[in-house]
Amino acid sequence: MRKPVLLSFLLLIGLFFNALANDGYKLWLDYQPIQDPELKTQVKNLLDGVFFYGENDTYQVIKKELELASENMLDQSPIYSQERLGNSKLWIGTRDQLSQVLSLTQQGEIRELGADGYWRGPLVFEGKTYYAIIGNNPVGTLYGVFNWLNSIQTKTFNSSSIISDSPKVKVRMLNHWDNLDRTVERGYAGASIWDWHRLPGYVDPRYIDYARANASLGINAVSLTNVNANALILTTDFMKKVKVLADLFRPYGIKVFLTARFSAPIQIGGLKTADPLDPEVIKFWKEKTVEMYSFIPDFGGFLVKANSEGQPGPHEYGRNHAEGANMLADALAPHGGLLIWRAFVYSHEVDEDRHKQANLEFEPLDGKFRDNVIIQVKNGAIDFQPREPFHPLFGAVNHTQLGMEFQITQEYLGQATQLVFLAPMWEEVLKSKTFQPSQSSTVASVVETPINENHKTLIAGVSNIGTDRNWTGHLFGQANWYAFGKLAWDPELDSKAITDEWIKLTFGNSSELASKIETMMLESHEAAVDYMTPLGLHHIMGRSHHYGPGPWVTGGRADWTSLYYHRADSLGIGFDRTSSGSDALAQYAPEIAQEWSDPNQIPEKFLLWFHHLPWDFKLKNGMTLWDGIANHYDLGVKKAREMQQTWASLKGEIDPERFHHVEQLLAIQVEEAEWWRNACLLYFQSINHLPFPDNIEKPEGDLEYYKSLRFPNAPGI
Ligand code: BDP
Repeated sequence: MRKPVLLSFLLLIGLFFNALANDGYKLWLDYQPIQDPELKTQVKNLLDGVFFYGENDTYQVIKKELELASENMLDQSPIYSQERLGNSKLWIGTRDQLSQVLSLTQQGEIRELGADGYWRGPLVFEGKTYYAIIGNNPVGTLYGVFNWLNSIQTKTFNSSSIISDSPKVKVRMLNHWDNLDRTVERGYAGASIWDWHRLPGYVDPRYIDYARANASLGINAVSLTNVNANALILTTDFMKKVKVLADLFRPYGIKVFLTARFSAPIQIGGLKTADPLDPEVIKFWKEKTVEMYSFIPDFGGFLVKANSEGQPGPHEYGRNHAEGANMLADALAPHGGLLIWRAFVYSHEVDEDRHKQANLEFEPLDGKFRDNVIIQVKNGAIDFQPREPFHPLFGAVNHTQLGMEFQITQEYLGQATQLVFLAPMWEEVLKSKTFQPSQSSTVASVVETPINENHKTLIAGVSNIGTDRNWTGHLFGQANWYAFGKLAWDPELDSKAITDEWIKLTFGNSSELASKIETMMLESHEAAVDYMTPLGLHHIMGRSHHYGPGPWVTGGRADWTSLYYHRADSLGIGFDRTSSGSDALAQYAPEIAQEWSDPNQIPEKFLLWFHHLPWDFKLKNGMTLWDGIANHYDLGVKKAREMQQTWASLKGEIDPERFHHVEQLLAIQVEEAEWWRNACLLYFQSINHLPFPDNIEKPEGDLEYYKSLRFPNAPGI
C-alpha cells in the first residue's frame, strides 16, 4: 500500500475502534441515538419547539443538557421558540410561570408536590396540546427535564401520560472523604476531583459533569472534605476556592457543605481552647460563619465528626455532643445553615461493646439539639460492614432529627476490584422495622419524617468518586452512586427497579442483556457477604487498609481487632449481645430484642452478630454451625464464579472497552473470593480443629501464607 493510503486506512481503523470505545466517563447520561422510529418522531417533534417560561441560571443548565441530549439522540440541536403560542410544543417552566395556562386544580396538584417536585405531561391550552415540564422551582424543573430524558433513554416515554414526583427527603447529600492534598480516605478511584491547588484560578470542566450527574439523580448537597477534617479549609484562602465550586453547583441545585474540625479555633484562630461554651470560641465560629456566607450566601453548613477515632470534640472540655453541636448550630442559624453531627462515635476508653456507644451517648441527649441540627447515623452500629442490622439509634430517640449515612465507597465490600451492588443492602436497612416511634415505623419512615416543621431530613452517602476516567474505579461502582441518589430521593424504592433503569441507561435496552446483568447485580451483595462475613460475622478484614481477610488480626486497641468481634475459640464463635453478654440487643425495641435474643428465631443472617454459639449449634437447614459457615463461604465463591461466567456470555454484546474492564475485574473478584474463603476457613479450623464438610471445595493454601500477606500500598488509607 502507498503511504497516504495506508495512513488513511489506519486512521479509519482508529476511528472505528474509537467509536466502539466507551470508557464510562459519560455515566448514565450517555444519550444514545434513538433507534425506535416512533419514539424518535415524538421526541424530535417536541425538541423542534422548546419554549422556556423565563430565564435563569438553572434554565441555562437545562438548555445545555437538552442540546447535548438532542445532538446525541437526534443528531440535531433543539429549536427554541421565542413565543409561547406559535410553533412551540415543549413548555418548560415553574408552576408560577405557567400559572396562566394551568387550571386551578393543576396548580394545586403541582403545589402539593413541594419544593423540588415536578410534573410533566400533556397540557391542553386553547384547543391545542403541548407537552409541559413544570417544577415548583427552577431546580424542580431541572429534575423534571432529567426525568424526561431518562424516560426517553429507557424507552418509557409516553407523551400522553402524566408523571409527577417529589423527593421524600430534603437533603440528599454526598460526603466526600477528600483531603486537601487530593488523597481520598477510603477512595479507590484515583485522586480527589477537587483540585485545590489550582483553584480558584483553574476550573476543571469535570466539575460540571459531576454536577450534572448529581442533579440528574436529585442529589442536592455535597460535603467536599474529609470528616477527619483539616481546619485549613476554613481559612479565607480556601473559602475563595470553595466559592468557585459553590457558584458552579448552584444552578444545578447543589449546596456546598464543609467538614468543620472542632479544634479549628486553636489551629487557625490562635485561641488556647475550643471549649464550646467559651465566649472567644463562640465568637470565632460566629465570625467564621459570617465570613463563609459572605463568599457563599447559600452555604449549606458544617458536617462534624467529633470525639471519634481521635478527632477533637466537646468531650475534651467536659461538654457533651449537644453543647458542641448547638454552639455551631447557633452560628449557622441566622444564615439558614445546617449543622450535621455524626453519631459514629467511640472514645479512647474501649467500652465492653462498641456497638452500644452511640446510643449510650445520644439517647440521654434526646430533645437537646437545636432545630437546625441533624444527627447523621451510619446504617449499622459498627462500621459499614458487609451486612449489619440497622443502627438501634433509629428506633431509640423521638425528639432528635436523625439522618442516614450510607457508604457508597466500598471500603469493606471489595473496594474497587469487586462488583458488589449495594442497593439491596440499603433497601434491607431502610425497610427494617424499628417499631418506634410507632408500631409501623421503619428506618425509612424515621429518616423521611421531620420531627417538626422546623426540621430538615437527610440521607448522606460517602462518595466513591475520584479522578479515574470512569469516576468510580469499577464501572459497576457507578451503579452504587446511581442507586444511592435514587434511594436518597425516595427511600421506599425497590432496588430491582433502580437496577433495571441503571442497566438500560448504561448498556442499552436489550432485555436479554438486562436480565443477565440484573441477576449479577442483585445477587452480588449476598455473594460478597457469603465469601466475606456470613451468618452475622463482622469486622474480620485486614488491619488498617481493610483489604482482604484478616480474621486473625489481634493486638493493639481491642475494638480494632477481629478477635474482639468473632470471639472464636475451641467451643464456639460469635459475639453475645444478648442479656447474658453485652446486652446491646436491649437498645432495640422490645419486639426485636425478644425475637432476636433467641438463636432459633433471629434471622440467620444476624446470628453471630448477637450470639456466641457452639460449633455444633443446629442451623435451620439442619447443618451444624461449622458446616453452615463453611457452606456459606463456599457458596460465595461459587456465586462469584457464576457472575464471571454470566459476564463472559455477554462478549460481543457490550463494547470491548467496558467488557474487558469488567472481565478483568471479575477475574480478580473470583480470586479475592477464594482468598477470603480459604483464609477464613483455614483460620477458624485452626481454632476448632473440625473437618471441613464433604460437600464443599476444600480451602487451598496455607494459613501462615495468608497471614503473612502485607499491602503497604493499598489505596485509600
Ligand atoms: C471507618 C473508616 C475511617 C473513617 C471512619 C468514619 O475506616 O477511615 O474515618 O469510618 O466514618 O469506616 O469516620
